[in-house]
Amino acid sequence: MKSFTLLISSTLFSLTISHAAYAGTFHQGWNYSIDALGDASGGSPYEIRGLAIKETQDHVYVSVSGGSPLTGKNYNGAADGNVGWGDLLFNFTGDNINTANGSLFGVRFAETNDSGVDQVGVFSNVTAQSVTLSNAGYKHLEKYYKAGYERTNTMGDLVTKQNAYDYMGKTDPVLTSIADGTLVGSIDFLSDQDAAVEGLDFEHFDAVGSDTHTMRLNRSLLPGGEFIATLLMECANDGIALISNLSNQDNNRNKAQDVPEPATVVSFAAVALLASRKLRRSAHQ
Ligand SMILES: [Ca+2]
Ligand SMILES: [Ca+2]
Ligand SMILES: [Ca+2]
Repeated sequence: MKSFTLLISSTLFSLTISHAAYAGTFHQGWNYSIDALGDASGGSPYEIRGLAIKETQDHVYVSVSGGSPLTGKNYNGAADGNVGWGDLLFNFTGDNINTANGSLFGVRFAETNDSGVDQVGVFSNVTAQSVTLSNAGYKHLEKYYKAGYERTNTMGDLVTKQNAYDYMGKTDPVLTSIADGTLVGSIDFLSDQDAAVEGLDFEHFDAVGSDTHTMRLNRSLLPGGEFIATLLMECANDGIALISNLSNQDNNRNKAQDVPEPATVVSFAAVALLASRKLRRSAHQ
């Protein structure tokens, strides 16, 4: 596996992209991943519409638009009688999520879900787990796609089925939730009105769900650099990935809004591939 990773890294080492590659999904200070509509097995309670992030000097804001309240939906087929949100998993390592497992960052925001940690908040050194089988869900992504949910953007910024397999595995357990980690800080929730004041606008992308959950955490709780964030329902009936970046914290003090940062060498396959897709997408607009 290591030689495979190295091979990919060296192949793409010379690929240089600018952060402007993400411009196609920037809007009012937020970077958006817009998920396919109609790829939620079980329908609207599980339908994820979009995931967005905004960085300021002091905070990171994250918002998800979907069909589920924070408390999920009661469902007899689940071990705990409820299917709801998994945990938000951030991967800054450049490896796929299964390789990176154990070195992830995580945000548990749904306090009644099946997370392995007790508290809501931000966690480092996260090992993720799958809770799909105890939530009447899909054992792995191949089963989900074979059930008829392959679309463009089925996993948000992991645009194609192959992109999703490359990052999350085809027949690996779908990592939905934190198993364990180190609590490093808390989150605050924003009302929809306060989120709008911060510039959040899923409507711009026609991606407003019945429920939007917007949270804020201290900037210092996450590292800087390129990352892939994933968020799935506990059953993996729908899921989304967001590819973005956070500024390196040394530079954070000098961060000026709307000024493109220097070109960055992206060394991991998924980001490079998908950023090029975003570039093409933005070029078409
Ligand atoms: Ca969806
Ligand atoms: Ca559950
Ligand atoms: Ca999806």
